[in-house]
Amino acid sequence: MGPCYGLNDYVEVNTDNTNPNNKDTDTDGFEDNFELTNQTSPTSSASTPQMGLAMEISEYASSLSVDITVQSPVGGLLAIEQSENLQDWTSIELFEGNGRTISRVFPREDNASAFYRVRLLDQTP
Ligand SMILES: [Ca+2]
Ligand SMILES: [Ca+2]
Repeated sequence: MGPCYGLNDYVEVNTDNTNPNNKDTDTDGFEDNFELTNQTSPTSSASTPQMGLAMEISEYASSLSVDITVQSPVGGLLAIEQSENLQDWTSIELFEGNGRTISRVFPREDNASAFYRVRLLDQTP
């Protein structure tokens, strides 16, 4: 018996053809359990849960804002993070994936450049 990562070994070997000793059989960064929940293939790295991100800058009454839209996977904990230098990142919002699109508007008080990213912090389905 190898280490247990949450999927039953018998099911892994006989049904899903995943590797019970590796929680990410196809090494695409998404754990087997998380892929099955999202109905993607845990044995194909070409098949990954949706994690779409779109950003748009809008201006209203000379105030800038960043509109961020995330196509979230099913389950998992995600963070929208902001940086001014691509090195130090600050989490500005945490949310749980629910398979839906979420939209958020973050006002930009100044004209300094800023970078945004969405990160999957936890893959618990
Ligand atoms: Ca995977
Ligand atoms: Ca996969």
